[in-house]
Amino acid sequence: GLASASAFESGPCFGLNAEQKDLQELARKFTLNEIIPKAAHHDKTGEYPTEILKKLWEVGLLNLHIPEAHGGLGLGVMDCAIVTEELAFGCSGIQTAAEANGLAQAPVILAGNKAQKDKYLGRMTESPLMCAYGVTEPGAGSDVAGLQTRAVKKGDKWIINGSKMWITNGGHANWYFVLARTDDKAGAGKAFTGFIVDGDSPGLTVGRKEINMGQRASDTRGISFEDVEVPEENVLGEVGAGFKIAMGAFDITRPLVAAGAVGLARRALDEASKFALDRKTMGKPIASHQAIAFMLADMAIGVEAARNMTWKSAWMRDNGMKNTYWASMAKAFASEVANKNAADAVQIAGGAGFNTELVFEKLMRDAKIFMIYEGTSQIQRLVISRTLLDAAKA
Ligand code: CS8
Ligand code: FAD
Repeated sequence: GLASASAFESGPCFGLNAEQKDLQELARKFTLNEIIPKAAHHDKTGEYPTEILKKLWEVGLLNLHIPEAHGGLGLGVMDCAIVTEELAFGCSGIQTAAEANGLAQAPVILAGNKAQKDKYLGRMTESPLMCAYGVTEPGAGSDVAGLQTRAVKKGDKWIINGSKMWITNGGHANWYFVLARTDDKAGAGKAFTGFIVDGDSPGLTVGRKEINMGQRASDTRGISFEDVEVPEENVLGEVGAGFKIAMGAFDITRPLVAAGAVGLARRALDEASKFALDRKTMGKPIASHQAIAFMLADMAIGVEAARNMTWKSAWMRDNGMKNTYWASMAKAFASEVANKNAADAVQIAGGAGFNTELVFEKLMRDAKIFMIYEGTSQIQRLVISRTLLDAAKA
């Protein structure tokens, strides 16, 4: 990645280096020119943003984590956080579709062998393909250890049966990361195995596009597996290591979900500030009423604090530190700031805030999912509290 160890040696630093500034500028321009003009269309129709994703790929803003050895840019989590915040400023539904590629690729980057990386990451750099991360099931979301999809070894193949739910990019994936139970008796840490499953595998059926409250440009589906054959060479890491691989991915991607929430929170502040300068009541712009000005100030405090937590958790990862606790904090905090800022922006805009002509109501609908996907706010608090209590016991 671009964030170097020298940042650590020189002490705390909040500055972006020249490459990061360029990346931010590129993503900001892309958002302004390509995402913002089309966001309302994709929200209203639910049409998948294929053209935008293709353009993102062309300018090099998709699949940012893929290592250079496999044709990618090999950027750090911090670099990705910078890009993700900008994309989410424009539309967090489109940002989620883009970042779901990063989430699916993370287990392959963490645990894949050279042949798997060359094949499944390499092809993503050769053409604008999408992939998906399949862990959640109809009966198990927060409780990953409770998932029921099974894989059984038969000769030199694995046979997968079961179903996944709420899979982002589910209807557009060239391949899926799939977590399945391979041992009925072992504890979570040894009971599951991660597989790469080709999208066109016989027996794999993609469900209908779910109609969600927000982030409607993103594609969410159920996927079912009926005797789906997966070759032995598509097992990721060791048989039985899947739970840890699936969890390990979140150390990379929860900071990025947080970055998306920061982008939405910043957009709410930006739009509410402009509205408050424009709209007049009692003879002056509403921004001149202290009740409104102070709401804006609180929104700005939220953006700044959430971004600092996000960048810290990303930077820790890039500098080789275990960031799970900080990633959970950033994800929980930023997602709640996004919801508060979106609700406050609707309030500042009054009746116009509640109407579909302006962006405010979309921001409020889009914000909610940040508190649910990639681990709910409650699950982040579970991770945080377990860590701090373990430390208190020691
Ligand atoms: O079940 C865990 C959890 O995290 N639940 C939440 C699930 C979740 O976040 N799902 C998100 C799905 S993806 C998604 O929503 C995509 S959104 C769309 C794309 C967005 C792109 C912008 C839990 C509740 C935290 C833990 O479960 P438990 O059953 O209590 O397990 P444990 O006993 O804690 O752990 C079992 C073993 O695993 C090891 N472990 C746990 N956490 C980690 C991490 N890294 C590595 N290893 C881990 N983080 C743990 O040490 C245990 O190992 P042992 O060897 O058994 O001791
Ligand atoms: P449940 O786990 O049933 O939780 C219900 C409620 O109970 C929540 O409020 C939860 O916080 C609370 N709760 C549960 N357990 C506890 C506990 N131990 N302590 C306290 N409270 C608890 N998954 C994927 O694998 N890949 C994807 O690409 C993906 N994309 C998604 C996109 C969207 C739009 C949505 C809606 C979901 C997506 N998910 C994906 C699934 C998502 O990660 C889960 O919905 C989420 O983890 C919560 O699981 P659940 O819906 O089963 O809720």
